[in-house]
Amino acid sequence: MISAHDNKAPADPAVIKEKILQKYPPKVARKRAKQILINEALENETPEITANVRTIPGIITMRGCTYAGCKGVIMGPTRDIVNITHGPIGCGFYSWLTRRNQTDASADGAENYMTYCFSTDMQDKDIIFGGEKKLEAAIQEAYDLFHPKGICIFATCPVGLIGDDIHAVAAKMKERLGDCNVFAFSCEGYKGVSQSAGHHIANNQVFRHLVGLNDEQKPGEYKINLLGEYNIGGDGFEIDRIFKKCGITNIATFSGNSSYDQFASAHTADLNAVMCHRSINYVADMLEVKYGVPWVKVNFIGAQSTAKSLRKIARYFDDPVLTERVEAVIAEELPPVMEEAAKVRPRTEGKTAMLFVGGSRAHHYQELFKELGMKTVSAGYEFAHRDDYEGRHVLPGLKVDADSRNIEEIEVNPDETRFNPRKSEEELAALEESGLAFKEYDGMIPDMEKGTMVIDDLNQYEAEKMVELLKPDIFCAGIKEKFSIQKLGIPMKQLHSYDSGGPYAGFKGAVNFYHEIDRLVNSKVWGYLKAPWQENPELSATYVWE
Ligand code: CFM
Repeated sequence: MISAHDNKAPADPAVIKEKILQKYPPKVARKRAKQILINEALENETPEITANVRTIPGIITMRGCTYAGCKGVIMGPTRDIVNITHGPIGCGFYSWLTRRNQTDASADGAENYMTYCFSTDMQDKDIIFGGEKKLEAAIQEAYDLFHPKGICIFATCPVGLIGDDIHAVAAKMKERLGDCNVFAFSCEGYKGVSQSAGHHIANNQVFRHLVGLNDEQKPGEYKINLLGEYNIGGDGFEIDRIFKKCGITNIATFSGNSSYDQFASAHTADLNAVMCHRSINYVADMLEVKYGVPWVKVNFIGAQSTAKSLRKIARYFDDPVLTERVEAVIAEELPPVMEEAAKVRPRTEGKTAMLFVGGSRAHHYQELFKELGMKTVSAGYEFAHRDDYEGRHVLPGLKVDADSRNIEEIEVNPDETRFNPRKSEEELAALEESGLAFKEYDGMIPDMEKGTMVIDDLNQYEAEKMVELLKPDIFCAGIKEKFSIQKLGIPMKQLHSYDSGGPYAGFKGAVNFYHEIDRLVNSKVWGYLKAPWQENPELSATYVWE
C-alpha cells in the first residue's frame, strides 16, 4: 500500500532504476534502460539518453499521436482557419479545445472558428468506397457557411490506410473557391512515433502554403515572432502584455492566439524568439535561411527566466531606448513577484517535484519550482528528441531512423527578392561575443542536479513505481496520469492543460503558479485518500438476476 509520507524514499537512483526495470522481460528492460538516465556530472559532457524512438507495444505510454501534434497542437490555436478533420468523429471531437488554448476574438469583425468542431464524420461505407467526395462536400459546405480565409484538412489513420488523396482534393477546392487558401496535412496518427512528427508535418505545410503571403509592413518597432507558445490557459496573453509594455511588437505567435494573417506576415519580423524548442525549432531555421531572420531561445516560464528572456531580446536589438524600457518593466514587475515567492517559500522549501510533460515544459517549469525552493527529483519528456535533453550540439551526430525519414524535410533556399539578413555576419559575431547565443539550446539535463533521474517516454507502470519509490510532494503530467497519481495519495498538477488554472507564464503567471503549488503541496487531503480496496480488501456483490 502506498501513501505519501510513510517511510523514507530510497535515495540511490541506481537502486530505483533497477527496481523499475526488474518487472520487465529482459529485452524490454534493455530498451527501457537506455531511456532512463541517472544524471551524472560528466566532465564537459552531457550524458546520453535514447529518445524519439517507438514505444514498445503493450506499454501504456503517455504519448499522443501524430494527428494530435498536427491538428491539435500546431493548427488548433489559430482562430480564423477552418480546421476540418477528415476521419471518424472521435478524432475531431477529442482534439477539440481539450488543450485549453485560448484566443482573443474580441476585435470588430474577428473570425473565430475554434468553438466549432469540423469533421467529415467518416463511416464504414466511406472507408470501403473512399472519402474524397465527402471531403470535397465538407470543404464546400464550410466555405459556403463561413467564407474563411483558409481551410485546413487533417488526415486521420483510416485516410492513410485507404489512400484518399487529400492534397489533390485541397488543390482542386482551392482553385474552385478562388479566395480561400485550402491545404492539407498527411498527419495520420500512426505517421510518426509521437505527436512530434505531427508538429513537423504541420509546420512544413504552414511554411509552404502560408508564411510569406503578406509583405505589408506592420506598424511598430522591435518586431519579433514568438515561436512555440500556444496560449494555454492564457500564457500568451500575459507574454503579450509584457511585450506591449516594453514596446516590443509581436508580429506572429506560432500559434497561440494566432490568426491567418499573422502567419502570412511572419517573415516581416526581425527576430524569432523560440519558446518551445521541440515543436518549432525547424521553423526558426527555415525563416532564417529563407528570409534572414535570426533566432534565439527564450523561456517565459519563471519570473527570473522572463526577465532574462526580455533582456536577450533587448540585447539583440541593441538600442538604448528598448534596453531602458525593458529594464524599467523588469524593475517594476519582478520585485513584487519575488516578494510573493518569498512569502510562499517557507511552505514549499525543500519539497520535491516530478515533471513528465511533452517536449519542453518538463524543463521550463523547473524554473518555477526553483523559485519556490523546490527540487525536481525526476523529469522527462513524452516525445522530445535528444537535442531537447542534451543540447543542440548533439544534432550533427543524430542517427536518422526509418521513422524520422518518414517525415518530410523541406528544402529551403534564400528567397530571391525577400532574403534580407537582419544583422551582418560581424554584428552577429559581436553579439555572440557579448554572450547572446544564436540558434542555441542546451537542453534539460545540464540544468538538473546530479543524481536526479531523467526518463524519456515514461509509462503508466513506471509513473506509479516512481511515485511509490521516491514519494514526491507533487507530480506534474497530463490528464491520463491525473487520477491514477491522485489515487496514490500524491497531489497532481496538469502541466498540459493546467487543469482549470493559468496563466503561469510571465510575471503575473508566476504568482498564479506559486499559489497553486502552495495550495497543492500543503493540502493534507491527498494523504488521507484510500481506495476502497485499500481500506477493505474484500469487495462483495450479488448478481442482479439472482
Ligand atoms: Fe511544446 Fe507545448 Fe510542450 Fe508540445 Fe504538447 Fe502542450 Fe506539452 Mo501538452 S507544443 S512540446 S505537443 S510546450 S500540448 S503547449 S503541454 S505535450 S510540453
